[in-house]
Amino acid sequence: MSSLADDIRAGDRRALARGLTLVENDLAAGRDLLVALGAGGGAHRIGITGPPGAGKSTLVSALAAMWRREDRQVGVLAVDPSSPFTGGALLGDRIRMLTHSGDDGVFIRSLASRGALGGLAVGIYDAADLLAAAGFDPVVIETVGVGQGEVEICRAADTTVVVLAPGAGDVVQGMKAGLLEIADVLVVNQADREGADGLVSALESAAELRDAPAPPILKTVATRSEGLEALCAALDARGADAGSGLAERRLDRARARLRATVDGRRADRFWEGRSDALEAAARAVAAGERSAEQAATELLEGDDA
Ligand SMILES: Nc1nc2c(ncn2[C@@H]2O[C@H](COP(=O)(O)OP(=O)(O)O)[C@@H](O)[C@H]2O)c(=O)[nH]1
Ligand SMILES: [Mg+2]
Repeated sequence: MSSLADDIRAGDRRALARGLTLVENDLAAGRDLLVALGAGGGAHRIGITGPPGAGKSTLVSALAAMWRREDRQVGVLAVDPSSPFTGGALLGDRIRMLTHSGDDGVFIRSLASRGALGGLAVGIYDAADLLAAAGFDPVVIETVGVGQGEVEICRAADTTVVVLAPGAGDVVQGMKAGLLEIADVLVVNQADREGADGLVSALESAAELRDAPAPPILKTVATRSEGLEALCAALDARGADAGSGLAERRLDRARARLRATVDGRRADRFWEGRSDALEAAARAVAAGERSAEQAATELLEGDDA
């Protein structure tokens, strides 16, 4: 396994893809790999979320082009939990890959949903760790932001960018999903379209209601790379953590991450060799012979972990 880690460190993209598959499937080999690779330093993990069609993928592509000019290695994880088909690349990802194809400095991966959101979130943490350890900075996580689950996923990031586009209901929808609460940077993309200024004002009023300080609100036209300098500058400022709250966020993330990892490993150990016991207990519960609490207590008896 150390040779895979060596290959990844040396910049072997096929080794990296293989490593991500191991990590994504939560295999023991994936865990060993993450241990062998060690920490990724201070790679800036940037979550980009917002409703479908807002222009997230286009924006990520344009941002990647800018970061490449600074010779930064850009890692992108695209997650669409609502789609059961994310195993393959989404159309937007294919377009992006064409844009950056032949450039080893941009690595894009679509992550499949593991179904359970908890599992998905842990998978993203691991995949982001792997990209960071492989020398990518920033690591961008693109998710479709429509519900609480995606808000959860954004916690895997140091910085959350919420992308909205002009259109009725965007602001209301955004607030409903808690998207405004989690935004470190708000982007009104498709600023070439009618209603952009109205959306900016609406967001400004809405942002005043937050407990946290109002995030910067930036207008972009991703298709023409307009407004990208200001967005990059806002992200760099956040990444430099000049009182931006990044350190606090990282500590929160580390705590949650450690709990989830330890819980997961313990659970794996617990269920090992207990599938017959689980089956018998489940049958008893389903038949109404035992309550779930009774059966769980019996299963846990003698487990000292
Ligand atoms: N007019 C305009 N269209 C845009 C802009 N950014 C993206 N689009 C278009 O909006 C559509 C959705 O973009 P995409 O990046 O796939 O959105 P995503 O679902 O949020 O990832 C595509 O047809 C883009 O070409 C923009 O700034 N202005
Ligand atoms: Mg997209």
